[in-house]
Amino acid sequence: MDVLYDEAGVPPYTLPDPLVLADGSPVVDARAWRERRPELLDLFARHVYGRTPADVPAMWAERRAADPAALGGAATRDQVRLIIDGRLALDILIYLPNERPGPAPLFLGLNSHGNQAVHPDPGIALASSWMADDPARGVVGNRATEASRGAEASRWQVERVIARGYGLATVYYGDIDPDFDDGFANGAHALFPRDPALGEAWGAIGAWAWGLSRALDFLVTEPTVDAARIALLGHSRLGKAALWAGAQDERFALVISNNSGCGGAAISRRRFGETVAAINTRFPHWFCENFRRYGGAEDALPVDQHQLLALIAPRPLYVASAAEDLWADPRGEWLSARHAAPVYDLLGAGTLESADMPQLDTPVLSRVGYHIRRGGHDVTAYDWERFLDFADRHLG
Ligand code: GTR
Repeated sequence: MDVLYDEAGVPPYTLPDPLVLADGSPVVDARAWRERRPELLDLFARHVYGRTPADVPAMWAERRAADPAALGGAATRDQVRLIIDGRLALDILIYLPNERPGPAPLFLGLNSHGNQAVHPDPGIALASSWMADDPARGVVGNRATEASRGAEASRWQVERVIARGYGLATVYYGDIDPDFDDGFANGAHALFPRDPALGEAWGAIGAWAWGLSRALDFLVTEPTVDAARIALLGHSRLGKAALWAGAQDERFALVISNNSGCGGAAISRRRFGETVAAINTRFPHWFCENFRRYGGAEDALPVDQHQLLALIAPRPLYVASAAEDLWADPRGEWLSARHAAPVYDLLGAGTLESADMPQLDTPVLSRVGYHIRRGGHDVTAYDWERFLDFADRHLG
């Protein structure tokens, strides 16, 4: 299949309006937006991600001994295993800055290679659930090995986050749902009954988003964490999950998408880089089955991804792109933020202070924020500095 990487080839399209109710009436104020929100959530559930189960099964937490002198004394490391329905175990790794005036604001994000990959700290328990083989990152026989410690450290910048006064919490996404196609049966899916005829059964992204909310259920009970200042972030497929979690769960105070691309921040109708058809072919387990109908038929989608971003409003939203990451369609990610902004305007929450796509390495840190940095598909120190600046500005 030819991949579109030329702006001139983007077909003309009309975006669905976030500010029109299903009955055709305009959304004129915050009260009407409260009616529009569930309509949009329902459309994304039916046509894109599948429906998130409403019930939360019984859940309890088991704590390992904390290390109050982690990272050379700068942080306290906590490790908590959330056991859900007696069957699903989510290991949360938490670092909190020791120097802090009160409960810490915190970034929460899923990681893709296990908690032990985010930092070489030997006290981090190795991930125990299934992982795709990646010998270069120390994953062999579908298990994380000692060699995987710190394999993703550059993407987490733990010391930098701590030095800026924030905590960091992370969970291995495979604890929630293993990332392979098994017909929506394993991981969190196994906790809930499934109607096999239903095209709107939730996919893996839906499960990862659900898991983020379960981690949040725990974090808001921690007296050392400021429950009103929990920022959610995610990279790539986990950026898609972060956006869907942030859209549904308004307890997340701030949401960051990093290179989330197709099914994340990028406008599907542009068909630039990764398309709906391409993503459903390679990852048939990520979205609901109904989403497959829209491969090559993006104009028939009742939603587009700017409306997902709009569901974060009025909370601060930051979209980060990388110039060489054309597969994720940087311009489409920008346009999504641009077309979500009218909802922020309506709510009087502050807006996107740039009419045009910003230049390379020129971040816009308004309530809807955006940057495109040089380089490829990754999370870098540059990205983290911007996320921290953005959080400083909007979480106070
Ligand atoms: C790619 C996929 C993208 C993105 C990426 C990642 O293969 O096409 O949608 O999710 O993986 O998660 O790194």
